[in-house]
Amino acid sequence: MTQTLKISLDELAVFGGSPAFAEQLHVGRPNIGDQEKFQARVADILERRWLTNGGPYLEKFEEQIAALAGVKHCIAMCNGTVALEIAIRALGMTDEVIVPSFTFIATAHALQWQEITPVFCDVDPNTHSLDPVKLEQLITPRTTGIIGVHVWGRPCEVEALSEIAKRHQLKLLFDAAHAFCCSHKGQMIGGFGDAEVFSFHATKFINSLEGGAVVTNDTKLAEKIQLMRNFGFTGYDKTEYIGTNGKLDEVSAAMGLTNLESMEEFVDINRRNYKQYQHELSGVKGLSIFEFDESEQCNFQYVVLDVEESETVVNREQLLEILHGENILVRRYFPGCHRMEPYSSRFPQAGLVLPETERLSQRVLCLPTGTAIGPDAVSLICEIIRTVVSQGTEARERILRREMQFGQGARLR
Ligand code: T4K
Repeated sequence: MTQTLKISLDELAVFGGSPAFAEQLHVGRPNIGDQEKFQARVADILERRWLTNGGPYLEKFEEQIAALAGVKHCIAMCNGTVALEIAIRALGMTDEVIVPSFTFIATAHALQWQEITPVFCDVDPNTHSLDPVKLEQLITPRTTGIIGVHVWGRPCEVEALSEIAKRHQLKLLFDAAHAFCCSHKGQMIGGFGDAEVFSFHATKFINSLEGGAVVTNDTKLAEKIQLMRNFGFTGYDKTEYIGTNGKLDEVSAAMGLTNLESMEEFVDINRRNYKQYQHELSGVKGLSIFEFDESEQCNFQYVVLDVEESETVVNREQLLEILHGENILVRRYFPGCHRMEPYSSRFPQAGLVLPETERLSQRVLCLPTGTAIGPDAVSLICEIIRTVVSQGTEARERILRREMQFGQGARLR
């Protein structure tokens, strides 16, 4: 990997220099545990010819997830989106369900996929998750549930949401795709609400290649979800409910188990990167890193940079363009579901009642982290960011000139 120290704007790739990194740096590069152990497990799976529809690896994976989340039941699934869809259906949510717009599109799609209208609620600017006061104003006789999202692994206001759900007799589901192995007031994420959903996608801090899970303490609900995951089958040729195929296969479960064995190392590396970004960008005017409560358990899998344009002069989009030029593929998580189809056509005015979501979606950037990113890479990324912000006025003018010259096509991504 080439690592040139950036000292002047002229050296930036967007202004004619060569990229700081010869290879692309991603936000979601997978963490991979002991490859030999994984391969041995795959060999064992092949040898025994039991590939999916239950199996010892799935069973063990589910046991470990339930234990780590401190819940009675874990039903592992082929991905987090299907886990959300099944949980929503099993909970009997219909008509309208309140969700944040500031989340990955899967949270909204899991509802709309089954003709349930996602009603977008604004978020708190500090926590980036559902604002309970605004949420309560959106409840109508058609509301059947709430989905809170523990964005970035920082828990929602679970007490306030639970109290509102109880008072209005609404189902409460948490999208905990980011929050595996995080805690709230000492209790692990997993046991809040009626159920919670994890994602073990390749880009998540613990991955099972693709994968997800519903966790709950409600035994009846768990039984229903288990059946729904497997077409609703209660026995040969006999179904109880409408079901789908949400099963997690044995190789994926083996990958999940293998990665769980390295979990502490993954968290340590994420924490180290997070701290380093925080330290190396501290004091840079207009920039801050989203903070976690370090007295709680946290996976630190997202490093979220906030760009206050009035101070940095160069804005979030311009910074993204410059970093992409350097092969640092920072991501604009999240653009706001209400700005994406089919929701933007259906609710064209939604932005008017989502001011914090609109604001956040234009100012945050996720930075590369995880086991593929070492201290030297973080240093160089921070060096480039500091260089750009310290010459914000000039950087902005040059980017604008470049856009005038080449059009919007000048944008790299
Ligand atoms: N709820 C929330 C709040 C979520 O954030 C998510 C998923 C879900 C629900 C649904 O869970 P799943 O159904 O996915 O289990 C990514 C992930 O695909 C998605 O899982 C994740 N959240 C979301 C925040 O990020 P994209 O479209 O940005 O992913 P993608 O494919 O561009 O990957 C990101 C980067 O990672 C790439 O630029 C390259 C790198 N990468 C990716 C893969 C898959 C690798 O280096 N290797 C790989 O194998 O959505």
